[in-house]
Amino acid sequence: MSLELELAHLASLIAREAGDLARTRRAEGVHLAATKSTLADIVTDADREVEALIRARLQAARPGDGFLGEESEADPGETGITWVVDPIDGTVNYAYGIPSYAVSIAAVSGTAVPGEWNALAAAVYAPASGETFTAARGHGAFLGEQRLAVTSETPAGALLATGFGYDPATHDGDLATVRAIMPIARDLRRAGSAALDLAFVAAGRLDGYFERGLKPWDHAAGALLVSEAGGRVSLIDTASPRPMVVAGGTRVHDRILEILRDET
Ligand code: LIP
Repeated sequence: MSLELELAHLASLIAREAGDLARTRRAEGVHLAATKSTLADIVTDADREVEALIRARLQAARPGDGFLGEESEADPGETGITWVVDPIDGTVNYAYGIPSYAVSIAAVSGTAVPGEWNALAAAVYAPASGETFTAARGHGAFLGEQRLAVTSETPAGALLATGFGYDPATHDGDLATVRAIMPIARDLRRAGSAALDLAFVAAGRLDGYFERGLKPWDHAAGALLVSEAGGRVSLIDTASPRPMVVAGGTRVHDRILEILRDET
């Protein structure tokens, strides 16, 4: 079995165990642990507990790998492989009881920086639906055993998804971007989890996705799902504090980039 397939299998096993823990904690009641960049940017006790479980399982299975997670200290490791982890992507949904959240685990090699890393494997597990999306570089993207493919034609317009950051001061600018892009859309979804939005692009449930201000762990796994499903993913405005992720089948991806270039 190739390294990429081994890493994807490990990520899938751990994501499912971690996601089942998150679902159990949700049923027991979720407790706010802290706020981060703004009052709206929350972390729950479950976020921290789930990330600790993921980190322990990865350390046991692959001692020496690096770790870059949303809720704990980064570790560069010494194997050249880093795990990029969002324990509960869609934290606000999770805290409100909206069943649109996921465990997102990616393995990358090289510099653990978006746009510089080489994504090797990914797993995105949605505990509420029981769906596990996986990808191993060069081996395709899958939902369970079903091979995934992005859409290519959007005759009625593109079904797009986006998201908004935790700082209300950024909402006006993001809405201006939505306004610029909507002429190519049939409709817009805002599900609240970047990992699931990207997984749905890979699965053909969305034609495209764009969002500013994501953290590396929000998109690391989902981006590999999209590229292994035949789609394209770009990270632009990387010099800005809020880089933009754009994903989709080639035609939708390229059209969104054109609109964004004209917007600036
Ligand atoms: C979330 C993303 C979502 C975005 C939110 C937040 P978190 O990640 O998945 O797409 O709109 O602002 O960044 O904070 O739940 O891990």
